[in-house]
Amino acid sequence: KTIMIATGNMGKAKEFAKMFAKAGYQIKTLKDYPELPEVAETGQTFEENARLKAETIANLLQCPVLADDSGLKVDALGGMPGIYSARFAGEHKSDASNNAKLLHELTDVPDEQRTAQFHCTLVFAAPKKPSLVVEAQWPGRIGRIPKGENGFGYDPLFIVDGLDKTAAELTAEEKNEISHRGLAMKKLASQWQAWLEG
Ligand code: ITT
Ligand code: NA
Repeated sequence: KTIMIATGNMGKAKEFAKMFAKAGYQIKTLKDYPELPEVAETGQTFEENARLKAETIANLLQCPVLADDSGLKVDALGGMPGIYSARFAGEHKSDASNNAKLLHELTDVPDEQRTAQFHCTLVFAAPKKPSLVVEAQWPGRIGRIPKGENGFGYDPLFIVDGLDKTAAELTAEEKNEISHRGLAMKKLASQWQAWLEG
């Protein structure tokens, strides 16, 4: 059994692979279909962008497709980088560049004002079906130095609420239990099989 995920982000793909393996599914991603066109993320919200990715690829492949649009909302930055999280430091820049920019923007922001949330919207699309949409958030705050080797993106700077650890100091299993993506997947898990068959 295979699920197609419209992502080119291998950090996300690794997390989905682990979560779907528990349900007995393998995943495929955009890396398995190099001939597919790139879907421009022209939406103004996480949901619009997740819909664009899932619905475009579902129509092209004529099969069910899951997409994730996610990002980090920093309160002291008015919710930025938000939907621009992947390209905060510019198109095709590294996670390290995005993290450096985030630290720079928060240089003068005191600890108690460094609150933030990761957001994840998942859209499951299939030809001739209304899409299934779920979302979840994960609260934390932005540290002053990157810590931890696991995960991807902003994980080394994201200090998890209630734990004295960054998301990058959690194992993949621990992160999936509590993260924005893990929580959104739990919401999806209770709905998607009925949706697919319906
Ligand atoms: P796809 O659109 O191909 O899935 P992307 O990386 O461009 O990949 P998004 O537009 O959804 O995906 O941007 C999400 C960005 O938000 C991601 O690149 C990270 O910088 C950040 N992000 C999302 N979830 C994260 C997580 O669990 N840990 C760390 N950073 C995360
Ligand atoms: Na996006």
